[in-house]
Amino acid sequence: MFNSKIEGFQSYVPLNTVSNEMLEKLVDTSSEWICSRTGILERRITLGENTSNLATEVCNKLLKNANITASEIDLILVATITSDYMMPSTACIVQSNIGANNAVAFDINAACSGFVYALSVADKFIKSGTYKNALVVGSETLSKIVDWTDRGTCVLFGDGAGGVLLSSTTENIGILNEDIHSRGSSWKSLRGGFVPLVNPFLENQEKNKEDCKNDYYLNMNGREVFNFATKTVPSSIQKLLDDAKISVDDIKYIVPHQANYRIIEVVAKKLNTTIDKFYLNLENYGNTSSASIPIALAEMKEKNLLHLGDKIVLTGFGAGLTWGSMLITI
Ligand code: 4VN
Repeated sequence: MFNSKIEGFQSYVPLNTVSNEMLEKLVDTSSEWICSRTGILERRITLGENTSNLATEVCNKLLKNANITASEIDLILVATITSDYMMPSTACIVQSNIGANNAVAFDINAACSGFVYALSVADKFIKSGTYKNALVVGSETLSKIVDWTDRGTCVLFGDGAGGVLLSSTTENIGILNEDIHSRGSSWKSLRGGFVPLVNPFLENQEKNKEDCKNDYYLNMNGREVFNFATKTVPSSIQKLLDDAKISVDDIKYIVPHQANYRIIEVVAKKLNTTIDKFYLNLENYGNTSSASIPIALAEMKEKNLLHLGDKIVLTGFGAGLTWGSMLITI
């Protein structure tokens, strides 16, 4: 039996920074409202790089830092809800860009839980002995599905990418346990990117397109999603703690999906811990969906906050509805 060790942490975000003040000029909102309701001060918005470009930068950084060549990579997983194309997968475009000619590459769509889901899938391939390593990336250009006239949502999201290199080990480290769930019955609570049916045999084609137009844009029932997150996330984390027979005090950091500061405050309270147990950087990036956890991890690595033996909990939650937590050691 093998375990997945996390060898490297990298991120790449577009250079273009958009402040709350800049959004005040676009929609009827205020910097104060955005900051107090969400904790977000600024976000990155792409000026041309698509999801595959961001993911490619992350993978090239991971390869460079690990001193491994692209052709040695066995698996490339890209978690995204904003792929360049419906086909091929973003992962295959990345495979081509980096020259990982021996890898298997595919995308995973689990929205804001995507990175945790992708780690889970990669871990199965490694645990089984099928593959010796994997590039696991979360990459999003949410700006292309955000309705820039909707002040309720456009202030929340940003673009970016982050990822890790997993490698097989026989030591008892790396990905230790996971808890992942889906509740498809609530899929309507958070959705976007709808592609309407079009074919010459359809009646009422124009009406059909019109009815569905609004579903292209990212839209959510904020209250429903907020309630879902504050209920499921604490119990998912608690399950991992119980399984490992440890308490929240034994965890160095909880790295949550960076959705909203207020959600994390409630989660902290329910776990009988304080907000400083959580690594948060949503003030600088907003909500980058599947990219938010790996961007946070890369920043923690950069700041020298990740030390050998530290126990870390990752927790993602979002559209699907999906949620998932993972206990890892560095
Ligand atoms: C998970 C969550 C959210 C989310 C939900 C609600 C919300 C983000 C509602 C109240 C509003 C401020 C914003 Cl929990 C989004 C995703 C998608 O990644 C995943 N913000 N808010 C207010 O009026 O205070």
